[in-house]
Amino acid sequence: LNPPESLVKILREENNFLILTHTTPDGDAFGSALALKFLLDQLGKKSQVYTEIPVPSQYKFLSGIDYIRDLKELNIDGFNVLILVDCNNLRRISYDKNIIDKLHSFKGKILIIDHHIEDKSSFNSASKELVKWIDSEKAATGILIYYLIKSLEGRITKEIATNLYTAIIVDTGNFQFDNTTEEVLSIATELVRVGAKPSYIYQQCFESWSEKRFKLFTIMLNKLEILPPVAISFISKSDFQATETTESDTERFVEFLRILNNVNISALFREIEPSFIKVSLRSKGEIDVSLIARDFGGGGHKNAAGYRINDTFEGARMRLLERLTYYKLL
Ligand SMILES: [Mn+2]
Repeated sequence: LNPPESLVKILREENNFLILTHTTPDGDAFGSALALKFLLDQLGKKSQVYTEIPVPSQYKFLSGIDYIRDLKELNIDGFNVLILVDCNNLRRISYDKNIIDKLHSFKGKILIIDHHIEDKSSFNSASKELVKWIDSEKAATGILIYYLIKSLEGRITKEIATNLYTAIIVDTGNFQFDNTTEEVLSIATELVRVGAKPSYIYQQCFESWSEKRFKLFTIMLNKLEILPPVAISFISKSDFQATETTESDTERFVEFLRILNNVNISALFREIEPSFIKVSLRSKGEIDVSLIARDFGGGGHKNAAGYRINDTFEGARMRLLERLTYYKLL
């Protein structure tokens, strides 16, 4: 797999790169962004990674995590190129309108490296050149970064391998999801060969929950509603407050709701602000939940998608059930 020529050319010719990713970054977002930064280091280029802060505790072990800067302090001056990894629209980068406005005014070149289904809503950018490399067949953005490193004749160091391996296991559920292909396993094998430690990385990512996070998980389980083949649960703002947790603590929760044998689709509603709800959807096999997410202005993948909605829990729940009925999934 080769990245677009124009993308490779910009990476070779330009010098100062700003690397950004989506809100509530996950292991693929952090791992891909930092692996890309290490590649640019090898090429003798300047680059900086800005994300939401604080970095969730499960990702603090990643190589180069201390290079991450706070997105709230983003200053776009001086960067020639903006690279988006693991998202394909500027509006995914922040909930903060000031930051989005700042990004819309960016006049340099923009590169997109992503594996989500393309967000066709308006891009609204002052950029003079936009190059997209979006391959929604790939399990993780980390896979695309792997091919990019190969194309630019970079070296897969132990640090890069650790970050790309993390990107892959977080987006494949440690090689359990439908996107786990021969290609994924063979790239993972190479990453292990050069130093990624599977058991260590697995434990950091998946077996490192705080008791607060676990308490939030039990609250979610107690609210579970099973309407075969759909499982739904809710986390309210007061649940977050009572357990002193945040949205990033809910990473992977929705995947546990799909564990039931009579469930093919799981949905988790999280109240971020009163009447502002984030919904994550998961499915098994050929059931495509990205269709539903896109109907609500969101996106994602066939088996993992999400959207935001301005509504009450009950309203959001009813609207989801209506869509599931429309697609004959309920
Ligand atoms: Mn991803």
